This record gives sequence, C-alpha cells and structure tokens, in this order.
Amino acid sequence: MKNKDYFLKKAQDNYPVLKFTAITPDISDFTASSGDSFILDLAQHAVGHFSFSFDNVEKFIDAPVRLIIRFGEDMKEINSDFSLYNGNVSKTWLQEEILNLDYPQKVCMPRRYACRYIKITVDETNYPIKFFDFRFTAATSADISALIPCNTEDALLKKIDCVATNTLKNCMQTFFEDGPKRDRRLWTGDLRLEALTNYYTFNNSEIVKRCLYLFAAGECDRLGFLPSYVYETPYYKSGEAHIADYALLYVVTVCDYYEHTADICVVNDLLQICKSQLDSFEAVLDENMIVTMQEGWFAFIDWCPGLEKMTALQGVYLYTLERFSELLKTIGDEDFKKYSSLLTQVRSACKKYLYDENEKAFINESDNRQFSVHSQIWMILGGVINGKEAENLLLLCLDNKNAKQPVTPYMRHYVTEAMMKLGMKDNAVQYLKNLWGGMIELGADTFWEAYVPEDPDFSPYGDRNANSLCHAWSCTPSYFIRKYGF
Ligand code: RAM
Repeated sequence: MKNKDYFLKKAQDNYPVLKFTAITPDISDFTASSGDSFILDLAQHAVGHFSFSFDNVEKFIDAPVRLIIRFGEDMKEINSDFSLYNGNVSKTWLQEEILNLDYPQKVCMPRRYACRYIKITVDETNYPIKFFDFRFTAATSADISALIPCNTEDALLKKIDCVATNTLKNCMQTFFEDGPKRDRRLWTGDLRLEALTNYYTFNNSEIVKRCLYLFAAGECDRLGFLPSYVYETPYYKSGEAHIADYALLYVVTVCDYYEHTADICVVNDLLQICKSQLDSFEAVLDENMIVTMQEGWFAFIDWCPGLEKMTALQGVYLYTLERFSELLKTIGDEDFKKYSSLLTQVRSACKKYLYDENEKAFINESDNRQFSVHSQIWMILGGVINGKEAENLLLLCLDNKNAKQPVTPYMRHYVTEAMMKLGMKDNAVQYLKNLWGGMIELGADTFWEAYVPEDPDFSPYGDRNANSLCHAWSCTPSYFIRKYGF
C-alpha cells in the first residue's frame, strides 16, 4: 500500500551524505575592547557552522563578555541597521546572535548559517580580549568532485556558471532547500529548477528522488492539490500552502526525472499522484475550458507586485499536460490519449478566449486586461502560439515598459526556456548575460531570490534584509549553458 509511511521510507532510503569543508577566514586573530568590531571574510558564500576561541590578553576578565555576531550573505546585510527592519516575514530570519560568555573559551555556535561575511562586535568586556581559531565548517550534499565540467569558452558565461553551481551546491543540503538562509524548506517550484540543473552539474539523482517522495507523503488540499512545501525538521510536516502552479510543476519534475534517469519504479510509485494533480486541475475549468479562481486558491508565477495570474496559470497547465502526456506515451500508459486530447482542446480554448486579436497578445478579462510578460511566456510555453508570431510577441512584451515584467530569476528561467523553445538562442544568451551577469556585477557570489536591475534592493517581503541571496531557483544558467552549449 503506497501511503505516507511508504513514501517517507523511500525518502529516508535516499537520505544524502553531507560533506564538510573547513574554511578559514582572511583574519587569523583580532584583539578587541568594548565597542570594537571586525569582519571576517570567507572569500565565498558558504552554509554551515561557525566556531572561534577567545582569551584574556593581559588582564583576566572578571565579568562575562557580551558579543554580537552577525552573518551576512553580502556586505550590505552586514552593514545595515537591523533595528529598522520592516519586512513582512519574521525578523528572526536575520542572522544575528547575542552571546553572553562567562569566561575565555572555544565557542561552537549551534545554529547553521548561510553567509560570506561574519561580523563580530564586542558589546561589552571589562578588559581587551583576543579572538583566534576562527573556523567555518561548510556543509553540502553536492559532491564537488562529481561536478561535470562546463565547456563554454565565454568568460562571462563561465563566471555565471560558476556562481550558479555554487548557488545550487549551497542549497543542496539534506534535500533541495529553496534558500539556506530563508526559508530552508523544500518548495516544489524551486525543486523543479534545482533538479533540472542538478542533472547537468552534480547529477545526484537520489536527492531528486528523495524530494519527490517527500512531497508524495504530503497532505493534499480539498481540491486535491499537493502541498507546495514540506518541512523535514524537527519531524516531517506537510506545508499549509497549496499553490496551483506548483502542484502542476511537481508533475513536470517527475517527467524530468524519468527523462534523465529512466527510473520506472519511481514513476510507477508517483503516477497516481501526478494524474490526480491534472484531474484536480481539470475539475476547475469552466465550460470553455478556462481555469476559474477557487476560494482559498493561490497561484505563484512570480513575485511581481500586482501581477494577475490566471492566463499564466493556464499556461502552466498546458505545459504540464504536454510533458505528462509525452511521459505516459513513452511508458505505454493508455491514459496518454485522454491527456493529449485535453491538451489540444485547452490550447484552442486559450487562443479563442484568452488571446486578443486586435492587440495580438494574451490580454483578457480573466486578468483584468493586464498585459504581462508572464501571460505571454506561459502561453508560448503552453504551445498556444508558435513560430514568428510567438517570437514577435515575446520580444514585444520584454521591451514594453507598460507590461508587467518578471522580478525573479525563477520567472526569468521560463522566459529563457521560451526563447530556447522558439529557437532564439542568441537572445537567450544575451538575456542570461544581462540578468544573471547583472547580479555578478553587483558582487554576487551566489544568485539571488529576486533581482530588478533598476531597483537592486527590491524585496518581495518589504525589506531587502529578508531576501535570500543564495536562492535555488536562480541556479538554472548552468542548465542552459551546459545543455544547449552556450
Ligand atoms: C518564498 C521562497 C520560495 C518560493 C515561495 C513561493 O517563500 O522564495 O523559494 O518557492 O516563496
């Protein structure tokens, strides 16, 4: 019987081995008095545990020492004033500790941090103290020695690939985390892109398998959709949100997995769940085969403020139907006929009801006539329009200041994918160089959760310090560069 226990056991069977590397920062020791602070640079973004020692200098300290230790993914985070934090996610995500230490000792900090810089402030000490023996023990389940070499000759693309594989490496822990600073959770949308990039880089298929089973063990909502995230610690817990596009992308992740591993056992285990995601989606289509909003429903698509998402969501459905019917056909499952005939019907419905012939774009009432890159891209990925017509529309929307534009590398992955689908390789290369290269110009060691070139401090959470600067869904340049030989 394939129930929660069965899936969790399968997930546990594929538990990865973490590999640890000791990093010694640029400074080996530092003597400080009250009010002094100093910054350690690890010279790379890393995820793990920090330890250090401190001792008396001349006088024996006769009272506890109070330190403030901050971990920053970049220098802006190190230097900003956390008391002004105004984000809408908990301020406890900010990586800062106050330590009261009774006497000189070796301090092994118990929590895991994601950082490149560590700032130590001596808030109070009676007499100067000397710090030494700084050590950051970095952890990842990625096997660096297994990293497939990247063949690009282009210097910027090489650099982008390096930062992208670093991003993936640091998100690869006991499962694919979305970001090792925040949320440290397994999310479907992130998983799909991490898994895809993983096949071309570290190629660890066990961890993908593990993540697929972790979701299979989750609790579906009343409409039948999988949770969009799960927790692993302190015990397994299915997430509260059930994002419609993420539930569909779970199915795509299974299709990708089979394409890269030909592992039919896993597909057989997950097939019923995949079918039920698509069937649940079919159940919310109206008589014209257009998706209708459901109570308590949420589509993600991108963090673009004010984005209307119904057309894009419909595109994700088409994209999934196409991939899933291909999978069923390959494995000889007769249901492929049902899903591919749905695909044809829904595609023509989208052209009929969601496309505006005068505007030559997907602008419609479902989205309050909002013009967005997101709608156009997902309709292209869904195969509603093709060839020159699609190419013109893609270029037009990216160029149009009035169109809603993507704000995350996640959505930009799908823009790049649409370009590749339409054979626009040169545009795709340029797009990667501009957007991911833009983060590198701003000093990124790993790629960020959100990036708006005109507003680099943009945050979906109302405060830049809440942003994750090593975010899994941003790692896909390595997929494009390696798969398509950029
Ligand atoms: C945030 C994270 C995560 C994403 C969800 C929708 O919490 O950025 O990566 O998948 O939103």
